[in-house]
Amino acid sequence: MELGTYAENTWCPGCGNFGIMNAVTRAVKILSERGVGADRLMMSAGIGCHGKIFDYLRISGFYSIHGRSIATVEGMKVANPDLKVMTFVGDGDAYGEGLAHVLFAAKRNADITVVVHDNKVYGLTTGQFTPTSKKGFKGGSTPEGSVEDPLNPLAVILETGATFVARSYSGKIAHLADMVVKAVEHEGFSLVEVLQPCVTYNDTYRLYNEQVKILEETPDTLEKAISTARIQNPLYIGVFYQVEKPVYHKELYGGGNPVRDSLRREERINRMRNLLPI
Ligand SMILES: Cc1ncc(C[n+]2csc(CCOP(=O)(O)OP(=O)(O)O)c2C)c(N)n1
Ligand code: SF4
Ligand SMILES: [Mg+2]
Repeated sequence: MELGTYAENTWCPGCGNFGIMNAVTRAVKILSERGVGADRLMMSAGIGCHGKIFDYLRISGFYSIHGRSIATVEGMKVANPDLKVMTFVGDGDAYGEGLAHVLFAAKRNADITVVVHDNKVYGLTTGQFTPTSKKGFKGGSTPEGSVEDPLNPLAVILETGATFVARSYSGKIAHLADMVVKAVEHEGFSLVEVLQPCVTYNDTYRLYNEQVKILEETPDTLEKAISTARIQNPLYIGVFYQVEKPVYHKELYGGGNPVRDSLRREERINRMRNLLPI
């Protein structure tokens, strides 16, 4: 399966997005071997450096706008539940402008997969701070250093009802591929937060290479998962939480599929004719 496209790659050399793209490419091949082929997989992406992954991967989908790609893939899933849908979002995209979408998708257990390219900076717009930037982060909009404490998105998302939450690192491609496969195979809302260095505006390679540690076991309670998400050093990577819960589209209309079950054009016209006095 060839996933490359004609688009010229404009990520900075050394950007963590390359690791994410390699891992996703691996994950898509594994998923295909396990029965989720190109005909069942769709994607979207936000706007930012991360969003360019949409141009570089030959996977069907719709580009979205900044902060709104969660809603885009929720729509795909509700329209055709046979699909597996993934979206690639930035930390600014998902935890700033789009945070309400993330929380409500988690709350209703929408069966979607969200991959967060968390470089803790607005990369595309040249280095402004985001909700996950550390206190003291210096960038274009905070030249004297950010005065805010960062958000802990995983703890918030777990509390909101997410049924699969994981973290990985763009420097550990096999691990990240495994997390993406597990997330897509999970039925329900899944989110993989990826620690992603931005070599130009927030180079965190050394920090992550020192502090990232593989979580040996998935915590078996929500409280333990939230406690693990609160730990800052080491930075655990792995599945923080996984639980089964009814998914949104099945709660909404059972096992149906609006695409498969929709009426043919002639049938719709006949029914309208019967309704209208013509
Ligand atoms: C609705 C809307 N708001 C704001 C912007 C401007 N904008 C484009 S990319 C971006 C920041 C991207 O940061 P992030 O989501 O962290 O992605 P990264 O570039 O770091 O991958 C912003 C604010 C926009 N294009 N559309
Ligand atoms: S600005 Fe940062 S996130 Fe964007 S391509 Fe360059 S290194 Fe990657
Ligand atoms: Mg970012």
